[in-house]
Amino acid sequence: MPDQPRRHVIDVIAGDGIGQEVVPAAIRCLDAVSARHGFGIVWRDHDWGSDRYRSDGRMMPADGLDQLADGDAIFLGAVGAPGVPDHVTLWGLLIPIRRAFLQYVNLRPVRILPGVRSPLADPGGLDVVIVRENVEGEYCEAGGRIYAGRPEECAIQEAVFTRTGIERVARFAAELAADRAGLVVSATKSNGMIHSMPFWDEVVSEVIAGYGGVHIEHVLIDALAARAVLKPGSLDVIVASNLFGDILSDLIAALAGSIGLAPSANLNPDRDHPSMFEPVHGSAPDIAGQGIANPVGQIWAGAMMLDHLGETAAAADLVAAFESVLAEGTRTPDLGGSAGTAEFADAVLGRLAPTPVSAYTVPTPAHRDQKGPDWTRPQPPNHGTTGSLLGSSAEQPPKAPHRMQGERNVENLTE
Ligand code: GGG
Repeated sequence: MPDQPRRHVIDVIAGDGIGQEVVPAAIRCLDAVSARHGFGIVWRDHDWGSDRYRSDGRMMPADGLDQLADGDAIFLGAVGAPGVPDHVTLWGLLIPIRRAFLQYVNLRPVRILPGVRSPLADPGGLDVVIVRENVEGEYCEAGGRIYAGRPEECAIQEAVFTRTGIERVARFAAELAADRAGLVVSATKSNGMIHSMPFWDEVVSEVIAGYGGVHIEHVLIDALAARAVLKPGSLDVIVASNLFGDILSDLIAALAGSIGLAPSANLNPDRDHPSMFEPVHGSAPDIAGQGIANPVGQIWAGAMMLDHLGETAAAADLVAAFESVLAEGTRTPDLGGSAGTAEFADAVLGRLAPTPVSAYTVPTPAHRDQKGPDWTRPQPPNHGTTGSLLGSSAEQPPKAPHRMQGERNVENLTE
């Protein structure tokens, strides 16, 4: 029987605002790189988002999760629209997908890309991967509101931290750190949050202790925010709860030049459900419709998706293409340039000309069994494109653990 062409079925949810602009731009780049590397992408488009909510009262159809379940991955743009409450857009689409498909790791690499200027005077060595817990923690539907409309009205918001949930995300961070600088910084707030964060610290420490050569620092989230600004080069892998990881990734992405550059992978590391790839940024209604949104976060998220699907060479090619466009000075307005979204994508396409790659050389594995980079396992030092997608620290000397003045290591706290 002749070999089948490789083919990946991707569910697309462009969503709201600039999602409608950066997703088509990224898809053009992904189609070009797939043609160049001899595999096909079947896009299944879903018009889900706030417009649908306004007409149907739902961000996605009742069977939306079923529609996504048999795809190879999900490619999401942005959610959020003026006039629709933010908790409706998030809890009606993004969070149910993350939870239904046990995408318990949200992986967010940030580094300074060629030709991009940091707002910091000395961003030296900013090359960080945030491993954000993605399905529990502070993002929790347990709670409620009582005495609505009365002076004694009250809202109760619970947070849920499970041993299983903390262990699995800490393991992921440890394995990643073992291939990088060997340092995991864990974001905590165990001085103020009396139950959840001491438990988080305890479980993270237990997990990391099982990894010889990987060091752990527990750093209070406020001190960690300051350290990210003042000494970004002292950070490498950060493991954080859902809320802390969300906030830190916006901060550190801005320090690397623009939140528009930052990608994110919602990973189901066990690979028994599809994973979802999206930029870190939201729908940016202030610039939506102007064609000036930075598509790099979306394109880079697409490269992470290819890497996850085992298309490591194509992923590396795509990262190299947008890096080269940035390096030669084509930039969107968030980076001080004047290029539009489509113009930037055109420049990337110009670097992805077809090469003679046979589409019929590799047998098609079922995607569930396909062994792309397995993020739950340590990767060899120069594995495929992992270095280029997450940062190139594999080629850098390990960073020494660093502590800022006044910053406390929670393990050593005596007060
Ligand atoms: N790129 C998807 C998006 O719109 N993100 C905005 C957002 O508010 N995300 C919240 C989260 O990542 O938890």
